[in-house]
Amino acid sequence: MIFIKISKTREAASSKSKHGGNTYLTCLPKLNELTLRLLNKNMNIRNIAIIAHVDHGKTTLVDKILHTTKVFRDNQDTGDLIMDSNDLEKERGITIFSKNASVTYKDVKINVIDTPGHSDFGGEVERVLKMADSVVLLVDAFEGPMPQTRFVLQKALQLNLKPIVVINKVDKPNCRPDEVHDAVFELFFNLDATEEQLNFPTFYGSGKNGWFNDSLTPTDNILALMDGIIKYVPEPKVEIGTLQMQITSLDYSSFLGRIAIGKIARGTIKENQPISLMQADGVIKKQRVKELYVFEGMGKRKVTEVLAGDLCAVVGIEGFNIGDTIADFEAPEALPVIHVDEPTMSMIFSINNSPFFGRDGKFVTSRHLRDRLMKETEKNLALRVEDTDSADSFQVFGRGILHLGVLIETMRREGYELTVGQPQVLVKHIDGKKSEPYETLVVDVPEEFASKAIDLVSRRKGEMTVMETKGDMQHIEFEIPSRGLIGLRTTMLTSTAGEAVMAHRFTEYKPWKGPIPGRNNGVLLAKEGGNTTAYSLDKLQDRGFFFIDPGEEVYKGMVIGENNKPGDLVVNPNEGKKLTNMRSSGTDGAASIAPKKSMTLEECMEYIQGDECIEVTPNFIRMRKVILDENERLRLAKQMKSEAV
Ligand SMILES: Nc1nc2c(ncn2[C@@H]2O[C@H](COP(=O)(O)OP(=O)(O)OP(=O)(O)O)[C@@H](O)[C@H]2O)c(=O)[nH]1
Ligand SMILES: [Mg+2]
Repeated sequence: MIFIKISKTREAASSKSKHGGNTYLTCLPKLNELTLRLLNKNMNIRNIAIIAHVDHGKTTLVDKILHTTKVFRDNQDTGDLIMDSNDLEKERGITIFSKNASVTYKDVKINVIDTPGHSDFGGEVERVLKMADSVVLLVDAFEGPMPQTRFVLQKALQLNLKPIVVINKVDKPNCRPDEVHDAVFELFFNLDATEEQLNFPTFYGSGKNGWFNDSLTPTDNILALMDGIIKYVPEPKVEIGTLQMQITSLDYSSFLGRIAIGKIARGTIKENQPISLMQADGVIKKQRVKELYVFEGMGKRKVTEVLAGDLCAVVGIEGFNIGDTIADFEAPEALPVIHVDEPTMSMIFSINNSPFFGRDGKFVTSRHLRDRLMKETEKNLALRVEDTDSADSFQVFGRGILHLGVLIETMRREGYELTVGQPQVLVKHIDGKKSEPYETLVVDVPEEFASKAIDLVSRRKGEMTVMETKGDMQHIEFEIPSRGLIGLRTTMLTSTAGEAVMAHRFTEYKPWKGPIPGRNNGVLLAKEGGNTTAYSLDKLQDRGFFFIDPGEEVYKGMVIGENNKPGDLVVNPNEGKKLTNMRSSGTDGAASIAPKKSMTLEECMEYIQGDECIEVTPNFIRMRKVILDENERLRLAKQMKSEAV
């Protein structure tokens, strides 16, 4: 019952100070040391999360903090670090998983949590905020507050954190830092910020150019902001008592397994310490800590104990979930449960059953697919996987196109082949009414495209709520069913000459809005399998455009292009002189064929309709009809029509 002993120590310590002596503490050297370390050490820690809308510059800022504090050189000396970096993040230039880094500045340890800005990963931000004692809210000096700025700020304010505002990217031409500052103030106000929160400190600068200052005067470093972090971020609030650490995120290592990450709210945690894992359902599991890590630089450093107030990673705990509390072995006390965001979208994942099955991938059976998906649910919290009536298909629930897309992309890189169907939003029945997810959509477009943008969104059942001028752009906000957003991005970019900037964010479930038109145009489908010829493609060019190149192998029922008109068209792309080698492509009209339109996985996910699916293999992404045979497709369509009548 360490809790009682330490509480007594605290009482004694305070009564001691009244009496002026130090005798009690010296009588109990162990507790004395512990208490003092708890009280003093924490003075030197700051836990801060960097939050913002997507692309407003969070990761760039973290980079600058790491450079300023010379983490890279220090790292080379210590060595014992587990670096976490993800290929997909590097490729796409976006943050997918929140990450911890830790630096020392003016003898203060600053734990920095970089968070993802994309709304699909918003639930993750919400959870990791539990580790922070304050946030840096970054806002782009041109764009101003965007939907995800509002979401993350709201979460921070609800946790009673006092944000530091950073107006970033003031190097951008046409930026409007003062207006943006006012808009941020208004946002705080609208989100019911307290007087204290409204009194936020503001810094201006450019992460890219490596400076931040408390005014718009440029400097050549970020030290003003670093000093601001030390000044404005409160020290972690630490209660004295037995161990309490809530698991707020997790890491995964193929060597160490699942690693629990969180802030020690109370007590200390030690290597090999027996603990109680307290789960949301009230179950308490007695386990033992194997290894402990604290964050250092961009990685982790192995330690033997971690004190309250610091963030740590615990290895050796089995079967934990986010929100569980790691508590004292004998007298465990749980922290309030954290809820994880519910999925809003689902997709069917099946084995690859195209004629090209097994040509490209290593893992192709339903067993492989099921095991991989189940394994993913251990670390990907917003993901849910359910079996279906068919042993070859699984229903996978996630937070949006990007969330599911990242999983599929990761799997194909690991050597999996699979087929995925059209993403569907999750319908709920609320008070007996069929309801669907709605989102706030923000579109910034040059004035001349504004009416086109409004028209496009209205056709998909979006309703305009705000329209205002922002620089030379029109800033338009809508409320739209999530269904209406699927496929909107591509159409919006095409109709605005690529000028529109779109962002959206889930708000709430509301009554079903009725039918929403799908893709306007039909597709061009291959009539037979074989290698396409430049000769045929050239002839078919006036029908539409292609997703394939001359010479590429296709199969019957594969989507090879988009029809200029509504309705699907089955065409023969393999006619005439077959291509046997590269040289022949120049001789039969290839030069006059427009280059194919390359589609990313997410573009395909937004493009396909209900009777289509995507074949994903390590090297290819192909769109196809679910039913490859034209006659069978027509027969089924007829049958469904007659059943519907
Ligand atoms: N002009 C300008 N560009 C910047 C600045 N800071 C970051 N950028 C650019 O903005 C883009 C996004 O930066 P990131 O740091 O990846 O943004 P992020 O907020 O981490 O993005 P997510 O993690 O995807 O939400 C990159 O192309 C950066 O180079 C800045 O101060 N000025
Ligand atoms: Mg980032």
